[in-house]
Amino acid sequence: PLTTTISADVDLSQYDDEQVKLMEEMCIVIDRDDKRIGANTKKACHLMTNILEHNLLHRAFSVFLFSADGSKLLLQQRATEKITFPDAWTNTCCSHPLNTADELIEAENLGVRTAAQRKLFHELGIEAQDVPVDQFHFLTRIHYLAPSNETWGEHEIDYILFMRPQHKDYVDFKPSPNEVRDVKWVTKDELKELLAKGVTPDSGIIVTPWFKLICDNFLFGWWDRMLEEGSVEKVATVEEIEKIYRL
Ligand code: DMA
Ligand code: MN
Repeated sequence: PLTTTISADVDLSQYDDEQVKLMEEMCIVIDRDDKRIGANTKKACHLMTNILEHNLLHRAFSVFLFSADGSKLLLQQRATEKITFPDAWTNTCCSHPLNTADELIEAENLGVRTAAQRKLFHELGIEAQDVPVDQFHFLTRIHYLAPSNETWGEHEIDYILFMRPQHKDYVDFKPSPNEVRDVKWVTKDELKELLAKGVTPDSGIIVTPWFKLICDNFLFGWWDRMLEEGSVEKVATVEEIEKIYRL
């Protein structure tokens, strides 16, 4: 079986203790059609050797949380302590549904939405009642591979979720410093400026590869559509909801 041929024999002593502990989480291992074929540690799933030599692929999600009027999107800068993509700017929250009964539920993407609510609290201190599971809107899945450095990287099918809570103009948050270095609400134009800096090496701004892929391929079109329609419900096309985009 897959788990016995894949190793994760890499020394983590140079990294942050809290982040090292999280490397024991069990991610959902999938095939390229997003069918579950097993489970493995977050550590094993993010080692470039396993990704390149065993084509190891896991399930993930990316949340985009908007202000009530839809004019602003909440971004985070990843903490310096993160083992993958430290200090990079990215969408509101990203992580993995875990290999647990709750988070494996595939009907209506409930497992992924449950994981998204869990991590919005863990990373940003956003209360579950402010981000109800039934208010996440699934848009599409992207399959991508991106190294962080020589050792670590991502190879995921990433579920993209929008949320635009209506009960407050801006959801309250209290970032966890071990996860998040900084946050900001950005307009479309402010995001375009940030992305432009992200491709200029001496700007000091780093943007995560998945966030850049989503921005370049989908985000601005979806954002316009959300504002035109006045809701997050009709943002994605049927094709987008059904397809896995290979980026
Ligand atoms: C992983 O995010 C998910 C994507 C879409 C890249 P992450 O590295 O922030 O995961 P975690 O917060 O669990 O460390
Ligand atoms: Mn991942």
